[in-house]
Amino acid sequence: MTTLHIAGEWRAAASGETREITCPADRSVVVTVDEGGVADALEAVRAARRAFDEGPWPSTPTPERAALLTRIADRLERELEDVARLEALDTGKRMVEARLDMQDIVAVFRHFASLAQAEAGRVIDAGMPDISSRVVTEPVGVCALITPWNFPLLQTAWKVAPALAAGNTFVLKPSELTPQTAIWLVRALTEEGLPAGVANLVLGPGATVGAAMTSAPEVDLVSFTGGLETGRTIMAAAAGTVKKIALELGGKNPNIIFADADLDAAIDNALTAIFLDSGQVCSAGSRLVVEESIHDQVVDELVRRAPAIRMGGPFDESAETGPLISDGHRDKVEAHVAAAVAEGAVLRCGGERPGGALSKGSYYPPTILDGCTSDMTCVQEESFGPVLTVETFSGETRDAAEDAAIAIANDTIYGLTGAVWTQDAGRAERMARRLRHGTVWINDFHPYVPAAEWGGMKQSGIGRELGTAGLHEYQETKHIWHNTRPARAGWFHDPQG
Ligand code: TXE
Repeated sequence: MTTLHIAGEWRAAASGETREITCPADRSVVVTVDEGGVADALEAVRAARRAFDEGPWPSTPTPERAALLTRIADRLERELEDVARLEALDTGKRMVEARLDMQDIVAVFRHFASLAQAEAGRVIDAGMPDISSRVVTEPVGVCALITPWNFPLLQTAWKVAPALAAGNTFVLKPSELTPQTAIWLVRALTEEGLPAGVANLVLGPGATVGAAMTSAPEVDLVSFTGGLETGRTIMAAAAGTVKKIALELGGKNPNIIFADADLDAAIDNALTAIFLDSGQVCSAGSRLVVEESIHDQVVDELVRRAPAIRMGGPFDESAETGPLISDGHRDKVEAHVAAAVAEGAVLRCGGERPGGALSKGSYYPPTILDGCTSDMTCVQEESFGPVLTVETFSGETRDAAEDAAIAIANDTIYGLTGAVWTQDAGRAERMARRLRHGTVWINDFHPYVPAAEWGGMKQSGIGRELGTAGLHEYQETKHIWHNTRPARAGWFHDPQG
């Protein structure tokens, strides 16, 4: 079965190369896919360009576009178990998490199907009886969609659903590590009636396929989720032809616990905030910012519970978290922890690869680094693994404590998410407004809804996904001025009178 999809055809890579995809839980080969290159990427971009310029998708009535998205949601519901299995094998994540991801994806397709139809242009009252003035939205054009490996189909859905709802065509490049659910989605789209050339899929490395997509002049918009360094490279590549860009580049997210919080809930959620999906979550609460007076109580409890979190593969029903995505990524996380200890952080638990049956996979245990300060690399850079840093704050007055917490929480180049735990409603509101992060949770961590925007401030990115802004990213806005009683402008004199 060939796995690149270009101009409505499934095909192998022009080079004939293939890649084996392995499950990080036990390094077993789960599938072999075609490994695209620059030639495939450029052909896919040209196909998407033709499909946009020649139609019919950009001018397909919105209800029909929305109906296609709804059919994808219905189909995913029917095939949920199979698609979750593909995702679990590629990522190593537990089936229970993969199933939840699939349910989220269904909701994302339904959200954009209804939003597309609810969106209307605007009539402007120009105040002149002969003038009709209105603002309409149109698709941006050809979109290059580049996605990572942690929530492969979910992050793809956040881009594909609004791109199609708005009438764009696209080339999708999933992470080279986790391609199976992207293949499923493109197959589902074509089988549900999407015209040829609208959805193109090229698998392969970022440095070749991704780079070709982001610099190709035929591309109008690049939407990328991944690492900060890659985001910077993409931004520079897109500058050549002033492409629109949407970037989601991760975070170093503070989880603030005040002494007046419901500590039982705060501590339990602090574990989920960082150790869910082994910390490979852009919004993970990787920085615990705790009031000094409750530091020992909170951290001792976390250190008691974290080592008990059970690790295991996708089909191990007793497992509570899975492996990291690859051995290479685990090396990176391990080096990060070693550097933190060298910088003075106190390793309270974890920090050592597990042995026994788990040595077959890329496992790394829940790790807690105490005694951290904002100037440490482990606090400033993403580990993107199950690594929690602990910083403390204090203040003699209520305001001083809030100021101290905010100073730490905002001392980062990132600004994706943050949380505050307190039972003081006024404090919660003040903190929420002062946090420079795109999502703020009060007495909670992690939940999101497709109807609310998602994205980062500062170097966490540009633009927003989901919500209504997540559709607008894929739309151009046009003002149409119609003079119903044309007349001479009379600006320049006419030498003939
Ligand atoms: O991501 P990359 P990597 C962070 C996390 C992680 C780090 C590196 O801190 O440790 O990034 O992970 C494609 N032009 N996040 O190396 O490289 C690549 O093929 C165009 C945060 O795995 O950013 C893949 O499809 N594309 C994050 C995608 O970019 C390029 C999720 C993401 O890979 C490219 C994952 C190029 N030059 C990692 N180079 C989040 N925000 O959730 C690579 N790619």
